[in-house]
Amino acid sequence: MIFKNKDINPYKKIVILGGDGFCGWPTSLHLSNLGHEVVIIDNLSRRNIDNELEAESLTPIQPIGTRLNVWEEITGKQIGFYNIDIANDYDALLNVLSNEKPDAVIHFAEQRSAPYSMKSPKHKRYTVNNNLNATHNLLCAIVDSGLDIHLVHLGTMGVYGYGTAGMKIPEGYLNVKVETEAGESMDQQILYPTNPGSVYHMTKSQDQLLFQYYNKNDNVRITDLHQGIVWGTNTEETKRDERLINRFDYDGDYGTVLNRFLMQAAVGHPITVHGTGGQTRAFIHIQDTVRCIQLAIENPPAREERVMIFNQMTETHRVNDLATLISKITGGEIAYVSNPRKEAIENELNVENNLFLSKGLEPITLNEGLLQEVTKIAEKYAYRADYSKIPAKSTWTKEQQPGVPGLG
Ligand code: NAD
Ligand code: USQ
Repeated sequence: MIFKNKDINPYKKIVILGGDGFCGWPTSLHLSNLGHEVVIIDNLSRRNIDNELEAESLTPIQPIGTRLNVWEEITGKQIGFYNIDIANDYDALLNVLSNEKPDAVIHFAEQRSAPYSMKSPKHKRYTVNNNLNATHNLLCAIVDSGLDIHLVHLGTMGVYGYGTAGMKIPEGYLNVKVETEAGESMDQQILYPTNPGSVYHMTKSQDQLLFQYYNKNDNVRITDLHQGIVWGTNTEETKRDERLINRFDYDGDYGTVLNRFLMQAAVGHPITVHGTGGQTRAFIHIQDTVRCIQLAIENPPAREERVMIFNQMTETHRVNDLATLISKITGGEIAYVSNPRKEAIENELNVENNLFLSKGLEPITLNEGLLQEVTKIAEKYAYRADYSKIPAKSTWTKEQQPGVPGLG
């Protein structure tokens, strides 16, 4: 298809950093399916971390080459792939941007596990080096390329610190009143103050400053998506062939709470609630993740606009309520274990998410998808589970004990 006027071409060239990962792979397929030209950059570090931890996705994910060949086989659409470490190979990243000339770059390529980031000094330093250099190299390369690229970044709700101070957490910016030297009251809008709960979440807080600076200095167009905990496995596209299946992490480092609980119930392992389970968190289904990213790509900020921040979540739940719900559905037993993390025993969480709803997002709620997820994925692949990988052993401080039963 040839469009004479670039402005009326609805299809974009999109480079997806971290496109082999849990969120990146279904996003790559979704955008390719819509007709966009997709190119993935990934250094496969997540697969190497699986080797390091001797843990595997519950679902049998295929090598990236097979994934891409199968997608082309069943749709006729090609997705490009470059194996580049964007934190350490700036020239290669710049070359891809300069040659591919994307309209947008989606940035998933960071070490995303909080427990992994707290395992040891080596893991803390790796997470900081990888995440901050990845984000900074990307911003620098966008400016260096001279191209007007829209950067969409996957940030986290965790930058807010899960506190509400009696209000709904706004989308990224907070209205404050400051008193001037003359004693007058002045309205200002500032980045919502960060309060990270792990070294990983701290890197996401730092990312925000990098975005603010490059947006101010170089007018880089940026959308930062503050995403909640993603649950579920497959999307419309990954369901199209067994070999396109998405990853399902359940181990103590990478498994996120709801998917862990679903898997634990399916294999007959007690549901591991940390502490009392009074922690409230924000959630979103993987199918809504890919839809939100599509909406972000379709609604770029203007060149002079400040960083656009969306809260990418659809509902909030208390950890103990999730465990109780899954226990009711499956008959699974709940085990209250000592919390390996340093976090508030309980918290309230109210979050604004009007921006995505106003752009047409129709959220999938927990109740609809939950049972299907348990039966179709967790039970189907239960035979692949390694029970020894389930306990969360990474502690936030040296004094803490890893999740010991009965110490809630
Ligand atoms: P993931 O680990 O499955 O995927 C990240 C991908 O990036 C991996 O394929 C990895 O190999 C790649 N990568 C990492 N560092 C790289 C580097 N230096 N160079 C090139 N590739 C690199 O993680 P995910 O769950 O898909 O998360 C993606 C993003 O979304 C992360 O930035 C994370 O902070 C954010 N996020 C995830 C969740 C969630 O629940 N999974 C929730 C909120 C936000
Ligand atoms: N938890 C349990 N039992 C478990 C596992 C976790 O009670 O077996 C608790 C944790 O203590 C924590 C909560 O569940 O209070 C959430 O833990 P999680 O591992 O599901 O989520 P988190 O560490 O915050 O990280 C995940 C992703 C991260 C993303 C973040 C979004 O790994 O990439 O940024 O969710 S958010 O939480 O909104 O910041």
